[in-house]
This record gives sequence, structure tokens and C-alpha cells, in this order.
Amino acid sequence: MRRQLVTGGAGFIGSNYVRHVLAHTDDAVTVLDALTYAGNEASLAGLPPERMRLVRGSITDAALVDSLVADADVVVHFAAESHNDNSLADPSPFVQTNLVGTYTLLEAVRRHGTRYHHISTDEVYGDLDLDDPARFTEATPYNPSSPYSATKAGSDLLVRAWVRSFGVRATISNCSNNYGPYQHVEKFIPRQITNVIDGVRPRLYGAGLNVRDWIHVDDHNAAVLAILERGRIGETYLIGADGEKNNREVIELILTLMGHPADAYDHVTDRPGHDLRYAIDSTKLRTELGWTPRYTSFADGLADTIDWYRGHESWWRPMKAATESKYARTGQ
Ligand code: NAD
Ligand code: TDX
Repeated sequence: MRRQLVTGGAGFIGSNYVRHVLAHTDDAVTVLDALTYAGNEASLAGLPPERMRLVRGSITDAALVDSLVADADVVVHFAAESHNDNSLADPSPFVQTNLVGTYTLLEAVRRHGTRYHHISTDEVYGDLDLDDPARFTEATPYNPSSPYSATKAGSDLLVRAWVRSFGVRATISNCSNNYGPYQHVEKFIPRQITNVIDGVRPRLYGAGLNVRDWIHVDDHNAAVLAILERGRIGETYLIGADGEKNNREVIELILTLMGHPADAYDHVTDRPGHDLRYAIDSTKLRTELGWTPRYTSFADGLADTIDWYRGHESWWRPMKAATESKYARTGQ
């Protein structure tokens, strides 16, 4: 039985990854998660204790990380401070977790010779113009915009250096915007779904023409498992499902699917430095590893996600008021 150490496994993508691994492999999983405001034990509720254990602790704790890496066959690193808006209010935890935390993990996998997979984002490439037909590829130069994306870019570069300088057996994936169950209500799609449930009008930053390339979290995690098992060491793979939509289209679809007029939303203050467009060319992943997305209809995936938030109010309700009071400070 392979032993996976999954950092950030109590967060959105990580908790879905743990469920994906338990369903599709015989592996045992140890989750290392600091349970910050974004981590939630409830996202791992009901999983079999003989195959999944949760260790509460930080990836910046070198002694703890060393002891857990010593007991693992592979490390899959999801843990991060993940929200752009928070990074604009206070970059400090982003530097600690995303840079120092990744460095701490890399030193441990170097000592123990452990296979390592690094989860990253398409935001490291900066943004594209709205009328530019180009998409990001593995060869696109790094050009991050926010403190969040700059720390993710820095963490990717640490991984590349540890591969080249020390022979660490690592792969990197950079994925586009995820949606699906267990996503924190600070993020765009769950924030607007839960606003509509609460009778609050959705909030669109600026004109809402910014484009994101949406992928269902299960498709992201299937790609991560494929890279972990069949990816070439030292390589980077971009993950995306051809899901480009502007924010206005997304909000209108949420409102329509929830039985409200498509224009029942408000425009609020724009995000400073707001990236215009992200778009992924995932040809390398598809041709080398044979991955294809299972969610080909964004409307169907979004309808499932709306049903999930309607059915899991006890999961998101405890975070909703605190999240909205944070946004109230910036008028968003
Ligand atoms: P999330 O904020 O939902 O979860 C992050 C998890 O990391 C939380 O459980 C949190 O408690 C944990 N964590 C934070 N600091 C920690 C620390 N110091 N030590 C241990 N655990 C810590 O984030 P997410 O959306 O699930 O993102 C997971 C990863 O995927 C991140 O690396 C992010 O950059 C990347 N990513 C996210 C998206 C997206 O659309 N959400 C897209 C591409 C890549
Ligand atoms: O209330 C809102 N209104 C709004 O218009 C919020 C919260 C967001 N937005 C806009 C900003 C973005 O253009 O929606 C878009 C999506 O916003 P977020 O959900 O904050 O995601 P984004 O900033 O695109 O980053 C996400 O994708 C890449 C994840 O949060 C990152 O972790 C990932 O790396």
C-alpha cells in the first residue's frame, strides 16, 4: 500500500483529492493541515480511519514535516494561502506558507529521497489581454501580478531549483480556476451561490469582463493523480478543461439556474491589479498522459455545485458572516 502525505488536505481541492485517492487507489493518506480559516475537518468527515488520518500542524514546522515525510512514499503539496483578495490585505502569511512552507517540504523530500508533486496555479503566468487569442503553455514566461501569485511563482521556482541542483524527484502542475463542492465561501462561485441562498444580490468586481478558465475540481484531481503516477520527473504540466467564461456570464448562469432574473446582481469596487484573462492550453497533459476532463458542460457542473451548497448549509454557514464582514471593509 502506497503512503501519500497530502498537505492542505482539509482545504477545498485537497479534501476532494483525498476522497479521489481513496476511491481510485489502495493508498493510505496522511493529511498535514494547519486548519487555518480555510481548512475544515468537516471536509474529511466520514472517511475510513484505517486509510486516512489528519495531523494538525504547519508545513513551516521543519521537525514535524521531517517526521511525516520519513513515513511517506510520496508527498502531494496542496497547502497554501490561496485567496488573492486576502493577499492584498496582508501578504505576510502568503510568504510564510507558500514560500517558507514549500522550502521546508523540499528540504525534507531531499533528505529522504521522496517523490514530490507540487500543486500550483496558472496565475504564475500573469494575465492575457481579452482580445488575445493566445493561451498559457508550459513555455509561457512567469509574470505574476498579486502577492498570492508571486509567492506561488516563487514556490514553483524553488521546486525547479531543487530538481536541478539536488536531483529531487518532483513534478509541478499549474491549474486554472477550480469549482465544485467544499470550496470556501470567500471564492467567487460559492460566495455568489450562498449570497443568492441568503437573499443577497451577487457582487461583481468592476465591469465583470475578466475571464477565468473554469475546471471541475474532480477533473483537476484526476490529472494530479495521473501526473503523480505517470508524469515525467522534472516536468511541468498545465491543467485546464477549455472552460473560459467571463465573470458576468458566470453570475448570470448562477442566477438563472437558481431561478432569479439574470441581471439581479450589483457591480462593486474592482480588485486592485485585477488580472484580465487566464486561459490554459493543456495539450501536453492530454497527449502525454491521456487525460481528458469528465465535466464537459460547465452549466451541468455548476448546477451540481449549486445543489451541493443548497444541501450542505451546515458546512458553509459557520464561515459566511465572517467572510462577508471581511469583504465589507473593502466595500466589496
Ligand atoms: P484552500 O484555501 O481551500 O485550502 C488550503 C489548505 O491549506 C487549507 O486547508 C489550510 O488550512 C491549509 N494551510 C494553509 N496554510 C498552511 C500551513 N502553513 N500548513 C499546513 N496547512 C496549511 O485552497 P485550495 O483552493 O484548495 O487550493 C489548494 C492548492 O491549489 C493551492 O496550492 C492553490 O494555490 C492551488 N490552486 C488552486 C486553484 C483554485 O481555483 N482554488 C487553482 C489552481 C491552483
Ligand atoms: O465577490 C467576488 N466578485 C468577483 O467578481 C469575488 C470573490 C471574485 N470576483 C471575481 C474576481 C475574479 O476575476 O471573480 C473571479 C474569480 O475570483 P476568485 O474566486 O477570487 O479566484 P481568482 O482570483 O481567479 O483565483 C482562483 O483561481 C486561481 C483561486 O482563488 C486561486 O487559488 C487559484 O490559484
